Amino acid sequence: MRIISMMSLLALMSGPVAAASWQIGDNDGYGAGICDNCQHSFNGFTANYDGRSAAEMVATDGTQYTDTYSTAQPGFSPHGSETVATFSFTGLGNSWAVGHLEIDMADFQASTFGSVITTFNGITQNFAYNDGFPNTLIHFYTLTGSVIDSINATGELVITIDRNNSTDFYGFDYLKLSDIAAPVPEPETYAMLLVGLGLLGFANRRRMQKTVA
Ligand SMILES: [Ca+2]
Ligand SMILES: [Ca+2]
Ligand SMILES: [Ca+2]
Repeated sequence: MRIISMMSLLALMSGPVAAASWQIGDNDGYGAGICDNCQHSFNGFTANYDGRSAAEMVATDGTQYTDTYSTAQPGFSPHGSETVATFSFTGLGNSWAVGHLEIDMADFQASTFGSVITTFNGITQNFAYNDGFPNTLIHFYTLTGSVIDSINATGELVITIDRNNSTDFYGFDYLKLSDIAAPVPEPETYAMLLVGLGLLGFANRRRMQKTVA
């Protein structure tokens, strides 16, 4: 029984690790090394912050909207009069059954400064976050059936975030899409699980040796 349960645990672990993922932007703390689920250092005096690399500045998949503050806000963002940030995941194929998205975002204050309008492939999402100043937070999404259907129909996931006249200062570090329903374990977590399994096997062998003796 113990061997069977260990094998099923291994099978569970092999699923997420084999999953494919796509990322827009890099997880570098808004180009400023700000930790995840933490506090940022931007304020009204740095509302035109631009922490993008040269490659990020010329990107066209939406990376150009990451690592700035405030995103698509005329007078502050490097995108002129643009008020909609568009992030495009492409080449996704048409065999999706489930999907998971994570977005690292900073400083959403919808109830104070107005709410953005966000769509996934044209399907409206609830983005009325009140994470507060000066907080960064990674938000997680399990994609709905209609969003999955739209990915299979187009091979893409296009996310639009329309400022909708909001005066909120906010930013994005990165967006990560996976073809699974739950987050992929971090490499460190996976390594610890393997170490744990190894210790379990060792303990079992010791127990069996004792039983024989
Ligand atoms: Ca960057
Ligand atoms: Ca804000
Ligand atoms: Ca980044």
